[in-house]
Amino acid sequence: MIGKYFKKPGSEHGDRVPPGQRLASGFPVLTYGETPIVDRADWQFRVWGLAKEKTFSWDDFMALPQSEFTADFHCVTTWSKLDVKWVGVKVTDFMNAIEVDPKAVHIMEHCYGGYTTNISIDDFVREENFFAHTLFGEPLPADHGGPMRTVVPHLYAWKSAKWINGLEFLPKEDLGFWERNGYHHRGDPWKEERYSGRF
Ligand SMILES: Nc1nc2c(c(=O)[nH]1)N[C@H]1C(S)=C(S)[C@@H](COP(=O)(O)O)O[C@H]1N2
Ligand SMILES: [Mo]
Repeated sequence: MIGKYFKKPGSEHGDRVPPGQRLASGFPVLTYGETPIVDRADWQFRVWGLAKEKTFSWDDFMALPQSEFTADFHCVTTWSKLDVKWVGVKVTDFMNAIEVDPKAVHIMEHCYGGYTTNISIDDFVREENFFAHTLFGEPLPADHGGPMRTVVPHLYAWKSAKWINGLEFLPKEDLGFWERNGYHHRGDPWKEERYSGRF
């Protein structure tokens, strides 16, 4: 059965598929719990903690520089999808719109629906990371995290928070939802940082 939906990476992109991963033929949806339904007009995004508190509306976010991205996507449940096309806002461009206290070293990503995931500032503020609102040329569907999600291609996709609605800047590492439930605190797919080892 599995073979029908997942295939071994061919040699042409074998070096892009981390150990223990297989290519998915479609773009699977992986959600814990219900899918929140949030209209763009109602969407709000807040920054707080060790940063000057600020709330962005949809229009505020659309006024930031918009970029196109092609990124690989690796879910810890062993599927990967290469060359996903997105449009959105680079994290580095977003950071120019907020004021972060230099004492902040870590971030909690918060989402509609209550999901959280933690990430260090070093892992989050990178050229290749972004907030996405468009997937393969269409408004990001709700099941893939629309109206807005983060995408962090260099870590397992549970760090790519769907229905993102806030960033909390922290003075030290804290753990998010999956990280409290047995997953690795960082989640580098190239090192197979899947589980925490605490369980
Ligand atoms: N808010 C929220 N974000 C989430 C999740 C979730 O359950 N809730 N699942 C994570 C996991 S485990 C993965 S693999 C990706 C899946 O994204 P997709 O459903 O668009 O493939 O979203 C991540 N972000
Ligand atoms: Mo995942």
